[in-house]
Amino acid sequence: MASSSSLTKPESLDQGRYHMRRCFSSYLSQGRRIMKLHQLMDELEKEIPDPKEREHVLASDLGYILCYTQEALVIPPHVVFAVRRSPGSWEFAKVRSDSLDVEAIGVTEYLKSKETIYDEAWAKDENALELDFCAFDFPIPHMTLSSSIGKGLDFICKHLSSKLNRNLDNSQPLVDFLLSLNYHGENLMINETLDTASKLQEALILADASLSVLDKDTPYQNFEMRFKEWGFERGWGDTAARTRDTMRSLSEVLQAPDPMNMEKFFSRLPAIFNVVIFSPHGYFGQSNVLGLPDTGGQVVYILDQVKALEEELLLRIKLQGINAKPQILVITRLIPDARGTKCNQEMEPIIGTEYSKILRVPFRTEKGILRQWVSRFDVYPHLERFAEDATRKVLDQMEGKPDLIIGNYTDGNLVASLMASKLGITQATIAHALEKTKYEDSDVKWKELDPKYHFSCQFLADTISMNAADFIITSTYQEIAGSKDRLGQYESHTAFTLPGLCRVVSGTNVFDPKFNIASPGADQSVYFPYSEKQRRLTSFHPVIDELLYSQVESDEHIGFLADKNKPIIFSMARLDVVKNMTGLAEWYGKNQRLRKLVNLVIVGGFFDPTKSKDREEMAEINKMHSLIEQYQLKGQFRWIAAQTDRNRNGEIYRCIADTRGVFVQPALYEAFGLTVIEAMNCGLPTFATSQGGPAEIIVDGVSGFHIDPHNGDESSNQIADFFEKCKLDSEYWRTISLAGLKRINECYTWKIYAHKVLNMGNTYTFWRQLNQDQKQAKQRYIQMLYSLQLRNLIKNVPVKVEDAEVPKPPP
Ligand code: UDP
Ligand code: LCN
Repeated sequence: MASSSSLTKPESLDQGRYHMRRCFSSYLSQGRRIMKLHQLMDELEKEIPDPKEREHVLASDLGYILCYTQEALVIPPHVVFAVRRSPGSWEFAKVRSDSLDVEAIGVTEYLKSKETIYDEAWAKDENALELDFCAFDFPIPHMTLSSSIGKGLDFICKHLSSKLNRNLDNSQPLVDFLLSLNYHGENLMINETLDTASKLQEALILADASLSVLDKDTPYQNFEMRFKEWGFERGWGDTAARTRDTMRSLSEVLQAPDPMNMEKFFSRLPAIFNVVIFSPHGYFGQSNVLGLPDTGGQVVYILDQVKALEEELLLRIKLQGINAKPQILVITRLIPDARGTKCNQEMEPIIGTEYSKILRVPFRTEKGILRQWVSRFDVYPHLERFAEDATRKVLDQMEGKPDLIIGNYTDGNLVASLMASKLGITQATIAHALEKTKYEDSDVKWKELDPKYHFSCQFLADTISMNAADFIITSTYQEIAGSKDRLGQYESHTAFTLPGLCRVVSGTNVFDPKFNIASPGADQSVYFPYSEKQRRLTSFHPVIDELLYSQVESDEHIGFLADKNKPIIFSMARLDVVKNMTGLAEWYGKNQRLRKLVNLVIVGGFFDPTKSKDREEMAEINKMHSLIEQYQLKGQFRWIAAQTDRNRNGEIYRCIADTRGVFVQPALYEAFGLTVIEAMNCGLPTFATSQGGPAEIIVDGVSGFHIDPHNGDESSNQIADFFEKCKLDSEYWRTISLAGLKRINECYTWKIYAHKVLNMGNTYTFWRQLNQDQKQAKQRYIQMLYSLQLRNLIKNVPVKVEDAEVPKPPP
């Protein structure tokens, strides 16, 4: 209760204001310096117990501020609010707690107020380093609607249509772009004969007439010579019909540009043949790597991505009528101490592809090649040299520059930025998961966390990369801009401060058209529906039967299932705290109704904590063992160690479906969640966390279910209700299974992904050419920051050089 005597209710004071002042007074008396929304609301409830009164207070202007607050700073006599009205839209307000006067403030003042809590002297330093990345973006059009976030490509096509409109001369940049297209130095699409938009337009009319009399399947070679004389080169199509169709879409664009033809035309362009994909950290390999530290979904994603991109490139090249071969190189670290993996091999062809390879480049120090794995949090000192070495090897291997560089995670994105800037190439970034939102207040508490995580390097590197990138590929909307209540991963870089180091007044803008959603898929040759009997990998059944049901414990499994006839709840993940596998075991242990209905099987980690190098994982292993004892789980629960054979894993999901079971993904937070789409591809009804990507993958109650990882009782009851419903309605399980499959095929396949990403590659290559001046100015700013700030921070990250190999003398 508020104690201040000034808050005794004078007759004249409006009832709402009176309550609000009591509330503000209690915010001040709490002693908290930063309050989150739920804390503000808890206090409000305490101060105003009557729901009607509360509703009235919250309907006021100040109440509105409170409802949309992400965080509030308590700086007596003020409370300063960061208000997020909708994803990506922020306002800041300072409220005097006694008079309730509201003053709108800017982002800089807000960040300075926040800094006073952590480092007052620095906050007051007029010359503290302030970073404003978006200051360079004024010539770039931005979206305004939250609903458009992540649809950058659509927006750019619309914008280009209006920009090229009005006058044919406006299309000259497009003509110049077409003139720049080539394969190994040979012109594609057009040559210098057609160097203006009007010449091109006339030639297209001529070509259309000549194509109209040809059989639609006439090969391009049959009319190639005539077309060359008119100024056309290969690339328009493999047949008369395809060539005519591509030419028509360009004619439409030149006549009166519209977004549909613009997008179609860009999707037809032969602009990308050679792609470099960076994923330096972890054990990156094709077998025996999953389950090793830092090696999870990112590896799965990239290997599948490469296959899909190569397939799409080959298809496009064929349809373009070009004799070309695509090349995709995945560049990762060569690790001499490879722990039974192939990570000590320099070159490895990628299985399932013809032209794609893994190229491994070692981390070098002054003492030689670094032999051991290095945690993703500690790789920074190696990246610059790695980028230089990789650039040399790529140029050599590809016999020229790549057309597109894609980075993955902080380290890969930084290396991609260094290489792309050096070679002047289109760059895309993929985060998989940005670390910043995973740890509460990780920015302001950077000094505390830096010795372990080096977040100062990570957050700056991430911000540099997202600004250097021409386009950003994300898996879901929430990754960019979160949801109504939750901050997006990229959005958390909009404005933040690292007190004592730098104040980022604009780090990124989620309304920037560089943001795109292209969700990954799951390899459908591995993860296919349980119901496709003829494709089932029955040879795995005896070993899967042993894994699930044998009554004896082994190195690979502990616990057992006494009743084979019950359906199985299945889950598979690394044993990270955030994956919450122990949470799931506990929910199950506590819920007697659920235990009667079903068994629980989890796959993840291993059983001996002393084998783990990771403190979090060790704690999880110990916790799992103690839960088994505490809830007497043996007989209903099986814990299987991490599994690395994905074909067998696919069959495991299907065998679980055979039991009419479900997959549960209980993570406290999941950036995307590949296991969710793997399970759904196998036709396994899925319950997945409402925190993060899975909430977007699944339409709750239709194609699966959302569960709240912070409310175990509710979640386990939801699962129990499902199984009870299945008992009453024999079709219910199949309905959810089929709806899950439908959802996957409509939105989450690698085919859709590859199509989108290559369209982005083409369009953003033109876009960067169109905005060269802005790009260059920003690039200079980024280079300066990299040299003056990030490099110095990296110097503080220790390098383990003791076991480095002495380099061999050159032959
Ligand atoms: N995985 C696996 N064996 C395990 C645990 C996980 O093969 O014991 C695979 C899983 O099938 C999925 C990937 O590792 O393909 C994990 O990706 P996800 O996006 O679910 O999580 P991440 O590990 O990337 O955080
Ligand atoms: C990293 C994660 O944490 C997962 O949520 C993603 O599914 C995975 O990468 C692939 O992008």
